[in-house]
Amino acid sequence: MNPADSMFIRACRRRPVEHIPVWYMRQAGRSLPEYRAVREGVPMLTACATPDLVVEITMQPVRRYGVDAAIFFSDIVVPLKAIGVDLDIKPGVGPVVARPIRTEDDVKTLRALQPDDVPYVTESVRLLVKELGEVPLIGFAGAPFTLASYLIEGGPSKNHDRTKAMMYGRPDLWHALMARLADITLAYLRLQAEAGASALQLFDSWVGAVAPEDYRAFVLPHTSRIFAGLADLDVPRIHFGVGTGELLGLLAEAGADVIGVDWRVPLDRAAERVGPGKALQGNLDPAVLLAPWEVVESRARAVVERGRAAEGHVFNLGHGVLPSTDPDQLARLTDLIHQIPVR
Ligand code: 1CP
Repeated sequence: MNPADSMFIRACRRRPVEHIPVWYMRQAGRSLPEYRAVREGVPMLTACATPDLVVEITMQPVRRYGVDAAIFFSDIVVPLKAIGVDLDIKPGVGPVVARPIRTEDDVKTLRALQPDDVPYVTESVRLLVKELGEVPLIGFAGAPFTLASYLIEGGPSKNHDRTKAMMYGRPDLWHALMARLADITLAYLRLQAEAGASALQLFDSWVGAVAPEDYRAFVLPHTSRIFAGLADLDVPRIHFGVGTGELLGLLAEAGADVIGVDWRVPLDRAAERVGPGKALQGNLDPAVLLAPWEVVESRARAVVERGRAAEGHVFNLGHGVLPSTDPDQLARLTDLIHQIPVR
């Protein structure tokens, strides 16, 4: 079987499936002992630039859980590092930028991304596609708003104050920055698909921080351009953010094929908000996995029931796997989802 005929790709395309496909955001890493073992002493960005390690870490959850898709092991800041942004990923913190982007001159330092900047990404994707066989590989990138937040704030942020200060106070500069980030993201997603990735996910993890009218004015033009720029590739496009309940209709407008939903909005309501012509992905609260199995089972069944309102459903968590998750819970959950009749 070809990955294009897999249950995951079929569900993304709103075609009939024999079982509900499942994968987990952040399935590779953090919670897996075999991940911690291979990462011992290897900095995150070094791991991302080492194809053998990328392949091994991407494969680990596929082997352990039998999930329906692999997510490329990397990070959203990899393309920024590749064009020369001085940044690092600090353990226990996340991406930290040495000189935050706050002026016109700073924005001009963000140059276009060429495939030659990330040869290890192309090579890792090619190796993985061979290794995965019929299991589809999901390539990904960070969306302009989420990348802008790390660049402007200089690191992880709770309220994205400086980011919004630029958005409201310097709309010209904001749009110049967002346009450059959209170019980088588009180029980065395209090269992953061209190397063989079967689907692409755009992570706008922190965009739930903005109000709908601001999403429309300051974010939508840029995300729309990314999805339009991918339309000629024969790969489903997934769009995900956290806390996007009020934004779901606008995310759908941006043009993806699949809308990722966090745990705050029941999938049947999300289906109404995104409207026809979209599949949904989600949305078990990752924290449910920390409860006893009986709770996980009943909550997961409830997600599947509500997901029947969608034209296509890819089971996932509402955000990434939490580091303290017991891998056995994810193994059992994967089996459960595969056993539930499709109807
Ligand atoms: O399954 C996987 O783990 C795949 C690999 C993956 C992905 C998809 C990593 C590895 N990062 C990401 C994407 C990513 N990175 C997102 C979007 C997804 C999400 O919302 O979770 C975001 C927002 C980041 C930024 C980032 N990188 C953070 C969050 C910081 C914050 O603002 O709260 C962190 C902690 C990182 C570092 C990172 N990325 C990945 C790993 C395994 C790690 C830990 C670093 C280490 O082990 O040294």
